[in-house]
Amino acid sequence: MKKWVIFILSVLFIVVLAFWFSCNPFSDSEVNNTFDVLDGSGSSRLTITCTIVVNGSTWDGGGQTITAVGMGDGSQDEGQKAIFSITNGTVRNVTIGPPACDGMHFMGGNSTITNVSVPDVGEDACTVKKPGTYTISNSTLNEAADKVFQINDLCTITYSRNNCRNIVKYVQQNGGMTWKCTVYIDGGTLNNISDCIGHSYSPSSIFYHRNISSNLDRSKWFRGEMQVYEY
Ligand code: ADA
Ligand code: CA
Ligand code: CA
Repeated sequence: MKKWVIFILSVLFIVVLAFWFSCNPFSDSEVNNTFDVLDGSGSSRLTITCTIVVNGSTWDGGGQTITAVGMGDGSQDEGQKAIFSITNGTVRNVTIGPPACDGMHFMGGNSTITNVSVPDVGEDACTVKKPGTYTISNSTLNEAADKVFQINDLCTITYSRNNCRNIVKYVQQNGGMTWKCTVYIDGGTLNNISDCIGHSYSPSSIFYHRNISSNLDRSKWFRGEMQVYEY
């Protein structure tokens, strides 16, 4: 009798552990586990069901396309999951296919995104969530129903040689905030923008730009209270 009780308890314990370490649905912060499945199409697609957490390392997609399942629908609904959560790390060489959910989150340190393609931006493509020094370069981010890049915390951030088309805004600092962010926009082709390239309510923020190519009238490139300089 006692043996049976121990056996059942052991099985239960193993099942709970396996569940916990695959995808913990009770975690209310950024999801800290990944559960990645190659879907068998020549290893060129990667189906994920949790945020990929990059911390102190480089995540190189090798040209694969990510498909997120159960993480959001790529609409303007808040509360969708990030595809990547990046702390002191690099994400490169990957396509984020639709639904692109809440894109990529910068979570601190010195972090970089390069050569990432998002053909159909979700709620937004990349958000500064915590203070840090960040770079996004040589990436393509199209079809954004609102902004492409969102800044929600202190940072120095460089957007370098990124291309976008059919977007509302390229980058905005969170609404109503007056803390400082320093933004560099260096190059890139930004076409069919319905609002502006940069927007901020903060007089202490500085937006530097150079070599931008855009079919938006230059008088509409920057809107708001921030300082704007060509460099
Ligand atoms: C909107 C919203 C912000 C923030 C942002 C984001 O701009 O008003 O509070 O949530 O989206 O990070 O997606
Ligand atoms: Ca939002
Ligand atoms: Ca968002």
